[in-house]
Amino acid sequence: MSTLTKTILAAVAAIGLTAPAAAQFQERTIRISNGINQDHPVGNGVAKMTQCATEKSGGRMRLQAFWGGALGGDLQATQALRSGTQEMVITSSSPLIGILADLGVFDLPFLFANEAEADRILDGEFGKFMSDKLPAVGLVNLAYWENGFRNLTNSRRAVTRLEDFQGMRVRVMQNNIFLDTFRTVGTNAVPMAFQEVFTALETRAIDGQENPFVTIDTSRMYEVQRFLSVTKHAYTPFLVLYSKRLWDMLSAQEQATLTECAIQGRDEQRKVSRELSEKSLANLRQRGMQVNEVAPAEAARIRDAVRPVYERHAATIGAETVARMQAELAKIRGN
Ligand code: KDG
Repeated sequence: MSTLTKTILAAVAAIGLTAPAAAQFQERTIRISNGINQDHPVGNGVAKMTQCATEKSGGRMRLQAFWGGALGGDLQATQALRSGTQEMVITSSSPLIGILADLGVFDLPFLFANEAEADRILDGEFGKFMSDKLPAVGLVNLAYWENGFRNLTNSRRAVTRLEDFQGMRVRVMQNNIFLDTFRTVGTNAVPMAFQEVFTALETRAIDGQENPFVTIDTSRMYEVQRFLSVTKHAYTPFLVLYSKRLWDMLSAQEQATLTECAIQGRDEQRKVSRELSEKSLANLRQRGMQVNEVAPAEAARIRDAVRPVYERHAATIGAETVARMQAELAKIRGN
């Protein structure tokens, strides 16, 4: 067989091998939005997911990211997915409880003790149990990423004990459980979309807000907040959501690729989030914030004060969902 014939046969074989794979991927631009700035660890996750999708699709699947709420806040962007006018959003679970009340389970105060617990719950049976509820409301969850443990900042005083919350105007996410929790400790809690928070702090329309260190840092809240109290009062997950209406138009190969790449993005985003958390705390101190821990005895008093929030919201969240969460946590803790 001549060299030319061998070359032609090799080329035909190569095309044959890649053709089915190429046929599985259409040229697509997938718009993905988030409410924080790109220098937040979510940016690292999106970069990893984008690299993965580009490689696996031979460049046919392109992710176009929009930051800082450019396509609307968490709830507004999520509604765009449900109507099929946007492909993806990375959003906190908290603003979505009007769409799926069960998500409120993640807002219960002091639910998780550490990131390891959160990862096991979110990446295990319970996370799947919750994700399986989303297609019925027009959404597909590809993975759980990390917003993180939330801490209080404010411009008035250090919060070292329960009484220090009294009368403080604190912004919370648009979520009844956060509203109840912060009213229960004595604040004048103000629900507000994330994109409005910085200006509200700057104009002193509110005294404080609560978010993880990396969000406080990358959103430059040290410019308008003096006190940071390490309350770790809740852990918020991010959902990496795809429009169900648009998801159903994808090939099985495209769906599998996006799911795999969202998981690669998850591992990168959590890694960077946890590496950056301590660096952000150090930066907040360097930027002049007065940081205080809450003594264990005082932390216990705050936890006791908000314990009734569980009973008040269990029925709205769903008795089965709350019971499953508590059973999973008991299993992890060896209780
Ligand atoms: O899109 C994600 C952001 O909106 C996220 O920071 C939500 O933690 C959040 C908040 O406080 O609104």
